[in-house]
Amino acid sequence: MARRGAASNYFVGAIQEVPKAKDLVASLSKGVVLGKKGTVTDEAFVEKARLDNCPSVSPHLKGQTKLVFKPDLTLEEVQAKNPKVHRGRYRPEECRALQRVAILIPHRHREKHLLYLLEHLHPFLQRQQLDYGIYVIHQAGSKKFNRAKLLNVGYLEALKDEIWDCFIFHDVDLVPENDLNLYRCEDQPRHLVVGRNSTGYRLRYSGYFGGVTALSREQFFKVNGFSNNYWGWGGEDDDLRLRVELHRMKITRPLPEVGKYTMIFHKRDQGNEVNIGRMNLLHQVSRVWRTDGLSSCGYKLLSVNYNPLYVNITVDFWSDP
Ligand code: UDH
Ligand code: MN
Repeated sequence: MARRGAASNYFVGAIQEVPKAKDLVASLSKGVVLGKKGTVTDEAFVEKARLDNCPSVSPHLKGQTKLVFKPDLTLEEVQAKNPKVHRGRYRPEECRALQRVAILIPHRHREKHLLYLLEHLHPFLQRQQLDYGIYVIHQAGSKKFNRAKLLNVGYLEALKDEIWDCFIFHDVDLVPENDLNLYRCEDQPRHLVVGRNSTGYRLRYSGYFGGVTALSREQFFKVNGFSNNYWGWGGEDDDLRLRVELHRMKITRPLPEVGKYTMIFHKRDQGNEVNIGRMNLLHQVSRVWRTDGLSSCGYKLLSVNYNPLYVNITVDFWSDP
């Protein structure tokens, strides 16, 4: 089944302007649907409406954590440690989360990295008291990998489940080290990876906007999402930065001691060779952003599976160079 474009009704107003009543109606109607599957009951949703807002800084944050990657970790172990996560989703029980946040992870042949990321991200997001959902967007087949297009698909498909306020575009191999690196959106797009172990925790270059970024539903919609034309490695993150700058938005970052990540070691993947045409594409951004992006993101949706710890969306792209 081929899909194109995005429904426009999700994009009205800024995050705070979405009326509470509308939220509640949306949650209640979702509750009925989800309740049928025995995951979240109607009462839980009614109860949620009575809760106070969560504080802007959660009392559960631990700061810098020590990450351990156990070689024999299994998905069952991670599931057992996260009994409150259903169909990739979680909401705090004690308060009403300030934002609904979708984590979008582009993926192909990185199962072990995904397992480690899920292991660390679920407790991390729960300590931040977020209402969140994790989506893994899997590119089927062996054509050139297209990270940016997968993330566009993630955005469009995730909005069919929930009117997410905020989107975190997240590499599968980057694990956040510090709980104070808040996975939420602000009034400007945010780049959350200041440094990673492999670069001595320094920014790769001034203007770097890759790895993990946070854009609100409106910010991402305004720039027409990512370009769909970056096949193979590199350039798509710089393209997004240019789109953001063209719209007079200014990228913000956490402090260096907060924006720290461990990148699980890997080599370059087959099917993701360096895109030598990326510089040419970068010269065209101001001319093509309107017509190349969310508005033109065609894909073949092969499946959507609601696993306990994440929603898996599998897609195929019919053209690449
Ligand atoms: N990704 C996959 N599968 C692939 C390719 C990419 O899942 O086959 C996703 C994954 O989420 C990954 C992201 O796309 O984190 C970015 O790709 P990457 O991790 O390969 O990019 P990075 O810049 O590495 O980290 C570049 C190649 C490393 C070469 C090391 C030699 N010095
Ligand atoms: Mn990587």
